[in-house]
Amino acid sequence: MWSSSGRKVIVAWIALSAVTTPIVAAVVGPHLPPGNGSAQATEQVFDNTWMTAIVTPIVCLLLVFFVYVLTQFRHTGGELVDGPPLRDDPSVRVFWLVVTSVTVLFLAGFGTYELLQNGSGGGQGPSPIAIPIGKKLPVQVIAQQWQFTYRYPTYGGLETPQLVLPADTYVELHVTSLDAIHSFWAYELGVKADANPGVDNIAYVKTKGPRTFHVRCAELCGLWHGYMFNNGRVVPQSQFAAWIKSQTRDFSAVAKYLPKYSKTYYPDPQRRAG
Ligand SMILES: [Cu+2]
Repeated sequence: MWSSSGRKVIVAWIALSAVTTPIVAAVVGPHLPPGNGSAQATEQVFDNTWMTAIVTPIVCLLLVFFVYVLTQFRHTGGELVDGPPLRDDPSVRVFWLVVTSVTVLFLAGFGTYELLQNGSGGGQGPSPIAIPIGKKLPVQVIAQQWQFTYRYPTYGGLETPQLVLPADTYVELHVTSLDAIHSFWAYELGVKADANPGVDNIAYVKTKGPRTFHVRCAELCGLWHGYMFNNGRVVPQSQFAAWIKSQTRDFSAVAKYLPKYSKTYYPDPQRRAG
């Protein structure tokens, strides 16, 4: 099936891949996004490392082929004759079908397993199929032009412009919007969930130790979209209880003007009635 130069290309490709793939996985892998800020983020780094490792031999094949073409595959005078067409070669056809099918099916299986394993930070709609087992702290994320606010339904429906989460806790985020389409992106936690008006979009995240993280809107939502960001904090559990208390006190004067906690809200009560 392979000519001698074809064999040389294959051997060089396998040798280069065998050396570079483990190096890429070990050296580049740990630095891939989104870091180590939550159980989900760590999983995403693992997935990204796998995918980078899988793509490394493909890059190696392209590089080896480029080198071969640039150094060996030359016209050295005389009449220019084309080689036999590859499309009629059954072994090339089978090789191509097998390699691409195995790659795609493996990635589909791997991705599904990873998604179901511990819930995912992606926001799978109002009734996600992968629900992590155990107690979860519900926190509502409300997007509007152009800020995020957060509600804690198990703490009297407290609403605050800060996102503070207790360490080592499973959090059930309920992401919604009052107006345009936004997206809640808590980068270091590995969460990016659409914030759509009238939709309760659920995402799970298991926090790790205390840290700060960035929150950005990840959906172009109007004039001040670029300014729609927060810094969130993961704090020790005792500090979280104290923070809830201080926020409840600070916002007690305005709390009575808040609508009752609900899965979704409408900015104009008339619209809800209509
Ligand atoms: Cu936005």
